[in-house]
Amino acid sequence: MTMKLKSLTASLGCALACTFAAFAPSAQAAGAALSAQNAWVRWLPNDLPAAGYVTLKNDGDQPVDLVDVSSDDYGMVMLHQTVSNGSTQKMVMVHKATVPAHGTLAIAPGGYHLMLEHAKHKVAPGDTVHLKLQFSDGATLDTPFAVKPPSQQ
Ligand SMILES: [Cu+2]
Repeated sequence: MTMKLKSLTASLGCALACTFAAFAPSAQAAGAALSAQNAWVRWLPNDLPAAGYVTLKNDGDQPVDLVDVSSDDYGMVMLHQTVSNGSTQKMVMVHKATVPAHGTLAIAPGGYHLMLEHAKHKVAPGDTVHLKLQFSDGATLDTPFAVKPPSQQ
C-alpha cells in the first residue's frame, strides 16, 4: 500500500512537472519579443490608489496588445488613460493598449497608467510590487515595479 501511494505521488509529480516543462518553452518564445523597462509605482498615502508606469518594448514583427494586468499585491488593477479636454483632465478606463511592432509603448505620466487599488498588504516607497502583464499573443510578463514616493515625476 505504501509503495502504491508512493508511486502514485511520483507519477502525479511527474505529470505536473512534464506539463510545466511543455508550457515553459512557448511562454519563453512568446515572451521573448516583449520586455518591460523602467517599471515603477507612484505611491500615495492613506490607501489612495497608486499609479503604475512602465515602458513596454516589442521586438517582434507584429503589434501586440496589452490586454490584462493582475497582481498578487493589489485587489484591483485597471488600465487607465488620462484624457485632457482643454483645461480639464479626466481618467478613462481602457481595455487594451497597443505595443507597436519594433516599437515601444510608454505607460507614463500624462498618458496611460495602471491604476492600483485595494493593496492586499502594506505597501510603501522602497518596496517592490509585482504586476503580471498579459498580452494578446498569449505572452505574460511578470514584472517587478519599484515603489516610489509621490514626489517622483
Ligand atoms: Cu486612473
